[in-house]
Amino acid sequence: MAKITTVQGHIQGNISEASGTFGWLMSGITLATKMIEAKIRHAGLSDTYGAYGAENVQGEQQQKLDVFANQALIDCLERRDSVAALVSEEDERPVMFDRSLDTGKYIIVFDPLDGSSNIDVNVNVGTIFSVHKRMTWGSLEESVLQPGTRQVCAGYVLYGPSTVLVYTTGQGVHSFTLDQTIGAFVLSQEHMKMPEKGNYYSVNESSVASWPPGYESYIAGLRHQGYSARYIGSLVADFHRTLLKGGVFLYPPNKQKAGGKLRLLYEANPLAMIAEQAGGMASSGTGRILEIQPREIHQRTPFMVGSKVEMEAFERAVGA
Ligand code: AFP
Repeated sequence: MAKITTVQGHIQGNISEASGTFGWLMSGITLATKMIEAKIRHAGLSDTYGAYGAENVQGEQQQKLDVFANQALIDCLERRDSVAALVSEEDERPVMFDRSLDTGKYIIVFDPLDGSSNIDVNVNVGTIFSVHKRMTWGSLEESVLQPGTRQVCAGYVLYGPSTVLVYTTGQGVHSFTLDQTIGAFVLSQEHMKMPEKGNYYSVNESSVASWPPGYESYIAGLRHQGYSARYIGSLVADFHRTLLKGGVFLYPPNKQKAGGKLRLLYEANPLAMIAEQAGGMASSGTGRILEIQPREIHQRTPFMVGSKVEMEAFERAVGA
């Protein structure tokens, strides 16, 4: 019988945590994402498509699946003793637990269902997560606002033709595929590397007229070199393609969204850590994403991520 490696077993060997604490914490994330994936697979058969009828803290229409995904993650993680706080895109404030520094060591930040406005048209969506260690000084609120350089784990689950989990703990990037027959994420690729250069650029060009100087000519330059465009509008899916095929994804600032659209803590930071671990780069247009000191949990940032060659050219183009 072929031996398999599950994500919990793998991650435990990749983090400096002596006990099985981190594997147990990870099992909360994998259980929730398996519940989300099961719900998505049946979305057309049950009454799960469409708007929930409320707005989230970002002023965006919540989809029924957003609400389900958020609750699944909270339910599966709140019982893990090692969790000190949970921060979600869908909730205005962090959920904090009254646990000692010795027990409640981790803060988990997540976007439960990224790209959910795509769900009704059966396009890929994802869950993004980031884990920080609670600081031994300061308040729990301060621990929640750590820069991306201090992430101890970052990952995402892409609900596509197959369901894939990608994570890093700073020891390379590893990918797992959900084996439906046994209900486990099984190792499919270790030490993934983003190609140094790709053939695609990925950006919503509808706001080109209000991009800052340098962006438009950068994209025109890529087109001139023969690059092709790809834009799904689900960050996890656009990022996953960039990780595998190389190239560049951009969400620049524009007139309507002067500070960018994507969220620093639970979108840009985890994907930036994965990109860097795979040999790529991530920038806000003025500096390295991972070095931004967050001021609030739902802070937005411009976000450019991709292969080394395209990102170095980007930094030259915008003077970053
Ligand atoms: P939703 O979760 O509301 O669908 O937002 C998804 C998202 O934040 C990200 O996944 C996409 O990259 C981005 O929006 C697409 O935004 P535009 O429609 O403005 O291009």
